[in-house]
Amino acid sequence: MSTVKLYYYPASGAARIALLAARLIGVPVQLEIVDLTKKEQYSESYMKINPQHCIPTLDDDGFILWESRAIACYLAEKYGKDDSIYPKDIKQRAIVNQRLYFDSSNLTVKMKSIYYPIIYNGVTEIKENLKEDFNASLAILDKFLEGNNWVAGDSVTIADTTIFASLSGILAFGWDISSFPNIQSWLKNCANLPGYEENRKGAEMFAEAVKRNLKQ
Ligand SMILES: N[C@@H](CCC(=O)N[C@@H](CS)C(=O)NCC(=O)O)C(=O)O
Repeated sequence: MSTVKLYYYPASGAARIALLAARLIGVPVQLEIVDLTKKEQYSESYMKINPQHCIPTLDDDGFILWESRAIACYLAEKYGKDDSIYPKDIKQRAIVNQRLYFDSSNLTVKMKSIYYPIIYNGVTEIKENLKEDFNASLAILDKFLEGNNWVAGDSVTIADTTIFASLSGILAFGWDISSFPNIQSWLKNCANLPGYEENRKGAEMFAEAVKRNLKQ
């Protein structure tokens, strides 16, 4: 299997979505660090590859792709050894896609509304309504997991690696999930995912940045 290049920064949840998908699929990855704290995403060479200047970006033998969930789908399609990680069955795939869109349009949006103001705007406490909003999304995720080991059913898919990478930062930050028993069980399953340790370190890095600003 050929090696793909992934432009990456460990603290970025989006970057870890692409990495965890690659680890689950088993495709070898050459990581190219783009240090967001040094604004390396604006360098001339990176802007040539990705004028949207975000990470992650995949370079598969000259084929350039960004948007983490699109990268996860592409890697699974091209390098997946069997159908289970991103099912070919239309309905099963639709459920995986639904979870991926839920992550990008709901979970991630609500998490960002919590941590962006802390990291970038000097906000030092989390408003109650934002907590409630995010917990309402976690309650939906908990429902998806009712009677299921994984977010899209009985088998692990790229929806699991995606949602796990997305949530890891805020979980490392200490978000209370005691009222979501299905999420707690799923997280135990996720501890066996390939790339778990790399993801954990990146999530810790993110959580430290949030904590630092909260203390100010
Ligand atoms: N929807 C995109 C989000 C990518 C994104 O916003 N990445 C952030 C880091 S988490 C970034 O690169 N920010 C720097 C920038 O946009 O200049 C994805 O999932 O790939």
